Amino acid sequence: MTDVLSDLGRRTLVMGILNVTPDSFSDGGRFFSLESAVAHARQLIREGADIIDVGGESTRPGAEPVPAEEELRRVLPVIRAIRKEFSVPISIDTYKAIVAEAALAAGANIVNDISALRFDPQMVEVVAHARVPVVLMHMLGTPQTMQQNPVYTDVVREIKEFLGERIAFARAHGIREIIIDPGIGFGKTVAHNVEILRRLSELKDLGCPILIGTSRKSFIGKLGGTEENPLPISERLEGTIASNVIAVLHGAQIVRVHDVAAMKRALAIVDAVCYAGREPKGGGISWRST
Ligand code: PT1
Repeated sequence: MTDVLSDLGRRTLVMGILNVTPDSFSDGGRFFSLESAVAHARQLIREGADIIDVGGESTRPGAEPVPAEEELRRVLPVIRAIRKEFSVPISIDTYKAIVAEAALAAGANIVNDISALRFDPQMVEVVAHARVPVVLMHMLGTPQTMQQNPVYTDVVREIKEFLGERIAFARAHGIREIIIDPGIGFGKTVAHNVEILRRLSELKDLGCPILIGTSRKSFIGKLGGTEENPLPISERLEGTIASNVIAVLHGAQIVRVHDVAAMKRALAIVDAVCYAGREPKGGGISWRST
């Protein structure tokens, strides 16, 4: 099923964020929400997104969990509508097995699990049975608690150990296509996020493609403004681009962003340098067989 990501390892892939949560719409009406979500998906695709990441529960710091039934009600019509119109790979951003299973049946091709298969014991079998790629992300605690004084001895070493253990768990269950993610903003201070970006290349030892998600996150607002007076979300694009460029230079192969067009314009230059001299075809990722 690697065919859904055939350019992985040949250029940087862009995952476009499609939030299907009430706060991302000006109106609560169902039809309006579906229509505006699909319109947003069309825009992300027009801008060149390689993957559309559909999420029905916010996992930003302090966000409350959403019941599975509500999450399903939000994401399934959107996935069906995108799949009807486009062949673009769709990832489902969920830690719930029942949501992942239904999303895959509705046309999603990748599972993006911020809990790295930990929060729902049934998730590993859903992914293994579907034979789809999975994103394993590091998080300290839960979205409700993760920003309450996160402490590490060595943040990158601890993320690497965690991801190594989760890769082994996934492989033991027969999952072959594994993407790893250090989980920027998930139980990390500004200093932790900066250290992750500075030392991201250490995660390459794990032998899996690296995905990074910095887009519009609070550490960008705090670095560009102050801790007490961060830049508003509308002024975080340059920091988002800069952080993703650093991540790609340090080994990230997929970037998860809201602003696909701007990211693609930056990556044209970054990729011309980073992927120069590599064979134009026949490269790409070989998922490790063990
Ligand atoms: C991510 C990610 C994600 N981020 C993956 N999935 C979010 N694989 C949702 C803030 O500090 O990085 N990787 N799914 C969104 N989460 C956050 C976290 C949003 C922190 C905002 C912040 O502002």
